[in-house]
Amino acid sequence: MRRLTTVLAAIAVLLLHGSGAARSAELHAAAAPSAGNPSAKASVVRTYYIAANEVNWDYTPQGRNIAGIPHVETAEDDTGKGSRHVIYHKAIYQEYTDATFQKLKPRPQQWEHLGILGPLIRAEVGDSIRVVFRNNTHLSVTMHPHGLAYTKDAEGALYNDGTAGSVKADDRVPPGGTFTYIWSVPERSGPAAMDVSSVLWMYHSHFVESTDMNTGLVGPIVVTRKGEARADGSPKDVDREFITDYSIFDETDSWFFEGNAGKKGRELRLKALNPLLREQNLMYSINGYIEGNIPLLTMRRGEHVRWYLMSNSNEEDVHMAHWHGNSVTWNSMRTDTVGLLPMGMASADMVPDAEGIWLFHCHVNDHYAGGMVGRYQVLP
Ligand SMILES: [Cu+2]
Repeated sequence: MRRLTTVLAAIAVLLLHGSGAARSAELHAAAAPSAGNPSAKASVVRTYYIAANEVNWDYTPQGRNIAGIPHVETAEDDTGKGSRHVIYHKAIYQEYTDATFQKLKPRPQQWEHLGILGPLIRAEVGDSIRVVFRNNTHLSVTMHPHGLAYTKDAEGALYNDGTAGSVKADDRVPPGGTFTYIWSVPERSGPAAMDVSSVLWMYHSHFVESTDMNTGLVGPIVVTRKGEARADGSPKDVDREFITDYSIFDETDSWFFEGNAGKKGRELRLKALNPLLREQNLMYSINGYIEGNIPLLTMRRGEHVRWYLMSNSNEEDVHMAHWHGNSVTWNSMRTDTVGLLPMGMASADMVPDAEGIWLFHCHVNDHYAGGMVGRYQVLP
């Protein structure tokens, strides 16, 4: 009887998780609740199939200066004949439906704004995360998570750590290679007592770290407090979530810079002698979108909205995210700006009461002028 109860509980858990339509991960009941406590949640392994792919990334899919900011640094010339698009060859993380890596998993509409970021990896404290990783690029890359618990065979970072042999297989996944990363989510990976119900972490490639990130290999992780998550891992007390990476991509530090420079022809090669070359190739983006190209972040008045904020690793990645129109709470304090240092992570909660389309931008002058601007909309 106990065995039957256990099997039924496991099936119930699978059905429950299967009903989470927005869930992008495959879920498994790794252990059944004890017969003595049928309401106890089974531990869950959340499986993701993620590849590093080379793409031509368009920082401006809708065109230039979509936010309509005066004096933004728009096209390369001001005649109106300049390029409508800013495109660089890059490498990004993308999610697939299964281990054959034949079919890209469609990104849910809720997460279209993630842009250049890899797929959202979610967990509730107590879960495990299994990432089957395929490297489809011509580079050596890895996946290195922040905040989660991992052993030396799943850290995804190459350095002299006293290990050898197969324990280092995660440290450098060669072109065409596959590696399965197993990470766990103990209490110390989730919200602390003073945190809100979920916390942001990130993952990124950590072979040549700075170059890997400037090439585009970065993505988000969200961990929800135990007992406070829906089946899909999202926090129960939140109506809507957004993840924004205040990300400068230094295209001169990308693995593909020479190729990108070559494509732009003689003009850019001549600029190689120009001390301003790097500045001209710093992309002041939010999620890889500049000049208001991030999809309009839409919510309803009165909803409990959670904003997860992060930043990239360049020395210029010192940001001040600012919302027009509404305020947020962050670290239990009221504000309308949240500061980020390089690789910083923050969660801010908003209950919008002001309807309309509002600017959401970096308040550092250089970054604002460079196009680190988006907009959000509050509907009735
Ligand atoms: Cu900034």
